[in-house]
Amino acid sequence: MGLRGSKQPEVQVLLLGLDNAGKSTLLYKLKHNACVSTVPTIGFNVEMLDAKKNRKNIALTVWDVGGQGKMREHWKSFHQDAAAVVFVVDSSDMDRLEEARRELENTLRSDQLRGRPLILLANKQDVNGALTVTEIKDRFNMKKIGTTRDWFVQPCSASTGVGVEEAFRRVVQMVKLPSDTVAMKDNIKETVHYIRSTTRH
Ligand SMILES: Nc1nc2c(ncn2[C@@H]2O[C@H](COP(=O)(O)OP(=O)(O)OP(=O)(O)O)[C@@H](O)[C@H]2O)c(=O)[nH]1
Ligand SMILES: [Mg+2]
Repeated sequence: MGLRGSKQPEVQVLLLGLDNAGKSTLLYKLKHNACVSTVPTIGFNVEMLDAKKNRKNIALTVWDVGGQGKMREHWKSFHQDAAAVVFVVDSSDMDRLEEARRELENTLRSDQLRGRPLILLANKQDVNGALTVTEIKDRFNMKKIGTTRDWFVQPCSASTGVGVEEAFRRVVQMVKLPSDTVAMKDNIKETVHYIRSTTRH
């Protein structure tokens, strides 16, 4: 049962990325459709967003965790229940792309995040000279990451809102509902049962 006490399926989404990437700006753009002025996040922000998946209403609980150096050691405390990772990158900050790539790589090593979809947001596309999606894909070596999970790179600007709805829709599309996981397990059980019963003779 979700936090709201309803039977509405609820999934947890983890919003990560370096400090200044634009995570909180994105969260509030999604929640209030407003460009809220932010301060660096110490700890985390959390918001619930409503969405529709397979014609069902679902609730997305989005955890926006501070990205400053000393905050990053807490990221792993949020891994366990995350159904998807949204990693926000400041596409205009060339000097910190390698640092961002390393943090993403570390995050994806987590067993608790194995197989979880990754949505990489190439944020700050409104800034002149920001790297394009193709360049970001290249720098982050997405082909390698893509062998173990579903992934997608979405260009956006959390400030202007361009690409933000698309990013959200992509997350909803890629995330697996808890009921899908149960259904998958049931399917596997049924398949095993079927194979056993048909190979017994
Ligand atoms: N030009 C531009 N600026 C942005 C964009 N998104 C965020 N910013 C700015 O970048 C700065 C940092 O944004 P935040 O949303 O606070 O960054 P954060 O990722 O939450 O940072 P931490 O909380 O420290 O981890 C703010 O000044 C935002 O206004 C964007 O798409 N374009
Ligand atoms: Mg923040």
